[in-house]
Amino acid sequence: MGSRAVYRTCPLCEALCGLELTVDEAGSITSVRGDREDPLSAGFLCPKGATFGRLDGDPDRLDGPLVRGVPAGWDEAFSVVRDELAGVIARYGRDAVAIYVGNPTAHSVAGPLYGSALIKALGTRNVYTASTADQMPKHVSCGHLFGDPLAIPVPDLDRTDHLLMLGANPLESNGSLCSAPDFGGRLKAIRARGGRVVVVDPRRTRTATLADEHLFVRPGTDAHLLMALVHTLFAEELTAVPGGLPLNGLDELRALVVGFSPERVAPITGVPAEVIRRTARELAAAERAAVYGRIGTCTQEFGTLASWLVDVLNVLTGNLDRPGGAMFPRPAHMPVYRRRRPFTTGRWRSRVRGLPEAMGELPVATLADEIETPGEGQIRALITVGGNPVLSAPDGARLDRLLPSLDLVVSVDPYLNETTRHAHVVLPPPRPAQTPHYDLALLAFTVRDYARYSPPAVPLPDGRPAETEILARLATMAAGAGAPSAGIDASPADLDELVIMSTLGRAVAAPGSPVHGRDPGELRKMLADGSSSTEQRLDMMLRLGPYGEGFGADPDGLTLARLRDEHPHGVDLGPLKPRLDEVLCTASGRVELCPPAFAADIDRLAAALDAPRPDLVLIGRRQLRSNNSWLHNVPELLGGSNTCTLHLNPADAERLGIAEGARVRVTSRTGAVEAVASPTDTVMPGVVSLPHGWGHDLPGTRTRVAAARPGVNVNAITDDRLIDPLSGNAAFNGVPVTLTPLPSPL
Ligand SMILES: Nc1nc2c(c(=O)[nH]1)N[C@H]1C(S)=C(S)[C@@H](COP(=O)(O)OP(=O)(O)OC[C@H]3O[C@@H](n4cnc5c(=O)[nH]c(N)nc54)[C@H](O)[C@@H]3O)O[C@H]1N2
Ligand SMILES: Nc1nc2c(c(=O)[nH]1)N[C@H]1C(S)=C(S)[C@@H](COP(=O)(O)OP(=O)(O)OC[C@H]3O[C@@H](n4cnc5c(=O)[nH]c(N)nc54)[C@H](O)[C@@H]3O)O[C@H]1N2
Ligand code: SF4
Ligand SMILES: [Mo]
Repeated sequence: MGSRAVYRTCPLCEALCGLELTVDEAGSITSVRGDREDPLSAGFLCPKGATFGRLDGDPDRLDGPLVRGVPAGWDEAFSVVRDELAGVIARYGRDAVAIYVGNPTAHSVAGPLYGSALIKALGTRNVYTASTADQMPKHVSCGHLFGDPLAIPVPDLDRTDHLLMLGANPLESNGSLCSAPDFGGRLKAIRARGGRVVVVDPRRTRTATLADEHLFVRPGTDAHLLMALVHTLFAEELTAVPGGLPLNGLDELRALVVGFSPERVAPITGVPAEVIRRTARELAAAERAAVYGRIGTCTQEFGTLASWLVDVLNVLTGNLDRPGGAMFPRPAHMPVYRRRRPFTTGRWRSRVRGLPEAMGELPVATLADEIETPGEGQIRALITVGGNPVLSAPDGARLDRLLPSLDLVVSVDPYLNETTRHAHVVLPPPRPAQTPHYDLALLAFTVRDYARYSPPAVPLPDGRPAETEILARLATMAAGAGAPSAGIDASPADLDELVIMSTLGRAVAAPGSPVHGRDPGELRKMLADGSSSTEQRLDMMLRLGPYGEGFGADPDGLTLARLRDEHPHGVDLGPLKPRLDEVLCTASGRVELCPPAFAADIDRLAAALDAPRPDLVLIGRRQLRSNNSWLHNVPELLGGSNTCTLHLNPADAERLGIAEGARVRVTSRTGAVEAVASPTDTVMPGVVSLPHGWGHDLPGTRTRVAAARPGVNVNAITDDRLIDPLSGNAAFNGVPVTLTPLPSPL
C-alpha cells in the first residue's frame, strides 16, 4: 500500500487546473502538484490549488450535521428539516421558503444536477444565487443578443492577436467566464507573437502591468467608453461585419451611439478622446481581435449595457465566432440538437421592489427586503447551499441582522461561518477529496474544447451522504412537503431515473439527435452499469453531446467510462470551432444587435453623462491567495498582500490627511467600516478599493484561523439599492463613500 497518486480537477476557481494529489493510507492528502499531463493546464498550479490538501483536511470543517448548534445524526437532522420545512410551507405557502445558492455549487456535480431539482421542488419564486452578484448582466446580454443566456463567447486567447480586456484581473482571479489555466502565460504569449493586450481598469492591476497598454477608467463608466468605441467604428467606417452573419439592428445601433462621441464621454470615463479613437482603430485594424469584459463590467449600474457592448464590438469588428476572436466553446456534455426557447426576463417580479426575474432568479440585492417586509409572500425560511451572503451580498450586514428573524435557516455548507451561524440545521457536504468532479458549469467556458472527470480520490466514510444525496433528499422533502416520510429515504437514484428517462425521451424525439427514433428503454440499458446514478447521468450527457459516442452512433466518441479510464488527465477536444448556427436561438433566428430593452436603457446612460459625480467611489479587488469568503481559514494563504486594506490614491490620501498605515473610517449610505489605509498610485484618483469576503470576527462561527485575522466586511458598506436595473445585478463598483481619518491607536 503506502501513498498513491490521484488526479483530479481543482475545484477552487474557474481555471479548472489538473491536480496531482498524493494520498496516504489514511486517506489524507499529503502533497499537491500541478498535473503535467492535463492537456489544458499542463502542470500549472497557483498558490490556492497548492493548498488543496490543507483545505481538504481543515480541522474546522464540519464532520457531521448541527441542529441548533449541537452535533446531530444525519437522520435526525433531516427529519428536523423535513418537519420544519413542511410547517413553514403549510403556514405561509411555498413562496415563504427562499433559497440562496452560492459560488462553489457552480464547481460541483451536485450543484448543477441536484440544486436545480431542489429549486424546482421548492416551487418558490424566492430563488437567489451569487449570479446576481456576479455575471447576470452577461447572461441577460447574451440572452438578448443570441437567444441563449448561456451562449457567452470567450476570447480565443491562444489564437488572438489583440485582446481588449475590461474589468478583469486574471493574474489574481485566474480568469472568469474564460477558463484558461495560466491565463498570464497565455497573455504573454499574445505579446510574444506580436499581438497586443490592452487593459481597462480603475486600478493598474498585475494584469495591467503585463499588458501593452492600461487605460484608467472611472468605475461604472465602461458602457460610456464602449459606446464611444462603437461610435468611432461607425464614424470612421471601420466596421467589418461579415456578409453572411444573420444580423438585425445594425442601423438602430448606429443611431443610438450618435450622442456618445469620444469627446462627449471623455470627461465621465477619464479616458482622453484621442485615446478612445486610437483604441477603436487598433481594434479594427487587428487581424484577429477579441474584446473581453468580466466582473468589473458586470457589478456596476450599467452592467448589462457594458456586457452587451463588449459583444457588439466583437460583432462589428467581424470577430464574433471566428478563430482568434470571441468564440462559443462546445462543451462535451451539452447536446447541440436541443433548441432552447428564446430568452426573456421579467416573467415575474419581486414582491417588494418589483425587480424583474432573470433566469428564474430574483436579484440577491432584494433578498433582505423580501425577508424584512411583512405581508403575503414574505420570506420565513431560507436554505443556503454553498453560499455566504452575509459577506458576499450587497449590504450583507443587513442580511446578518435579518436572518435571526426567520423561522428556519438550513445551510448545506462545510463551515460554520458568518451566514451558517444563523442556521437551525447545517448539513455539511463531505471533503472535496471524497467528492467526484466534472465541471458542468465551467466546462462551457474553456478556451479549448476539453473535458475531464475525476472520481472521488478517497471513498466516502460509511453513513456520510455525498452532497448529491443531501440535495436529492432536500428536493424530495420539498416536493412532498407534508408527507410524513418525504425525503427521509430518498436517494439521488430516484431523481436521476426520472431525469434520465425524460432526457432520453426528448433525445429520441429530437430531429438531429444522434439517437433520433431509437427506443429510450434500450438506450437506458446502455448507461454504465454498476456506477452511481449520478455517473449514469453524466454518461448519458456525454454520449448525447457533440463529442459523444451517441449510443453507438460514433463508436469512437466519448462515454463516461472512456473519459474516466482512458483520459484520467482530461481530454483535449481541439481548438474552439465556429458554431454560431448551433447556439443562435433568438425568435428571429438572427443576432439581435440592438435589443429594444437595451436601447431603452440608453437614456439612463446619457443622463449619467452630465450628472454630478461623487468625490470618492468604492470598488473591490480580488486577491490571488483568497477565494471570496472561504479560503481565509487556510494558514498558508494568509499574510503578504492578502490582507484587507484600503487602497487609495496618494493624492486623495494627502488631501484628506491620511498617512500610510493610518486607520480610516469608510462610510456609505448603508454603514461604515474601519480599515488600514494603504496609499498607492495603482488606483486612480477618486477611487478607493477594499477586497470582499473578509469580516470574520462575528461570534458563533468556527473558522479559527480566519477569526485571528478577520478584516472587515466590505459588504457592510456596499448598497443593495445600487443595481443594474436590466439584470437586477448588484453594483459593487462605484459606491459613493466618504473617508474619515481616525486617531491612530496608542
Ligand atoms: N484569487 C481569487 N480568484 C478568484 C476569486 C477570488 O475571490 N480570489 N473569485 C472568483 C470569482 S467568484 C469570480 S466571479 C472571478 C472574477 O474574476 P475577475 O473578473 O478577473 O475579477 P477581479 O480580479 O475582481 O477583477 C475585476 C477587475 O475589475 C476592476 N474594476 C472595478 N470596477 C470597475 C469598473 O467599473 N470598470 C472596469 N473596467 N473595471 C473595474 C477591478 O479593479 C478589478 O481589477 O474570480 C474568481 N477567481
Ligand atoms: N463587494 C463585493 N462583493 C462580492 C463580489 C465582489 O467582487 N465585491 N463578488 C461576488 C461574486 S463574483 C461572487 S461569486 C459572490 C460569492 O458569493 P457566495 O457564493 O455567497 O460566497 P462564497 O464566499 O463563495 O461562499 C461559499 C460558501 O460555500 C461553502 N462551500 C465551499 N465548498 C463547498 C461545497 O463543496 N459544497 C457546499 N455546499 N458548500 C461549499 C463555503 O464554506 C462558503 O460558505 O460574492 C460576490 N460578492
Ligand atoms: S488557478 Fe484556480 S484551478 Fe488552478 S490551481 Fe489555482 S485555484 Fe485551482
Ligand atoms: Mo463570482
